[in-house]
Amino acid sequence: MEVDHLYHLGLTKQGDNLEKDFGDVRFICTGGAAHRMYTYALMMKEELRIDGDLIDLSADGHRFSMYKVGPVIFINHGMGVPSLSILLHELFKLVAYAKCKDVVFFRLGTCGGLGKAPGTVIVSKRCVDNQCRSTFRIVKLGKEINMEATLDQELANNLINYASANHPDIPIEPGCTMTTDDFYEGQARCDGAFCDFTREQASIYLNEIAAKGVTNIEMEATCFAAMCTKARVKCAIVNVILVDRLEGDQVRVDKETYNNFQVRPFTIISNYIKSIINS
Ligand code: R2B
Ligand code: URA
Repeated sequence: MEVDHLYHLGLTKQGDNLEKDFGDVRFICTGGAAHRMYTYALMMKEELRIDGDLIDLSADGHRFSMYKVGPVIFINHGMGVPSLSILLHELFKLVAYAKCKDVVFFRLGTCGGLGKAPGTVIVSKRCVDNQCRSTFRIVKLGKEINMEATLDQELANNLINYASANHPDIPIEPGCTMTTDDFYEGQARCDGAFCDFTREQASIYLNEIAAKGVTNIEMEATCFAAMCTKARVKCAIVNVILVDRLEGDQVRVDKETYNNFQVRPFTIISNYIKSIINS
């Protein structure tokens, strides 16, 4: 398109010099919360020893917050598939318009674990939807479409091997991540405003999906994997567990523990990125 408004990013193809401003981007790191992405960007700035203030490059869109640190972008995707899918459409167009080469996408997120200690980092090797299918289902023109939701096995293995060798203090495992459309009943929680099943039914369900190999539950992985696969860009999903769902529903981590946990996906990804940049 000659004229294209990347509406939610607050950028335009013809009004902004996308090639000049974004042409050197090689890595896009995304995760739910804007403040977390800002914190990651600040830490990356220190790690890469880059001067200057961080500016929210999508402030004009009033939806997402985007920061650029050298060749790395940090941008929040909000919660759930609809918000993430809007963001990915516009980011894929942005990197195409900016003529970026071989950009790798990362999701750095939080999740509930199944029989795993809070603080454990899961690198997804597979992802499934809320009915344990390895696809991302989306309705287009009134018809349900299945999109392949695969993940780059080599990239996932590299991240795990790199982290195990360089960050032995961070518990890290490969996993199969389930994506749901809701945090409460959709993730078998009984602590929402209402609940149409019993605690026993929820517990049976969670144990059943754990027995099928699901290691963690969050709200974006299948969409992220499927859209990156369709766009033919490499991607990886690295989530830290906040609560063991076989033990309970509530996320009870205190602020200090949360801050410590949320840095873990960043530590792994940022060091991996640095190793690639410096190689
Ligand atoms: C993890 O955390 C959020 C819900 O609290 C959601 O975005 C997700 O996938
Ligand atoms: N995010 C989720 O989607 N689920 C959890 O249990 C924790 C974080």
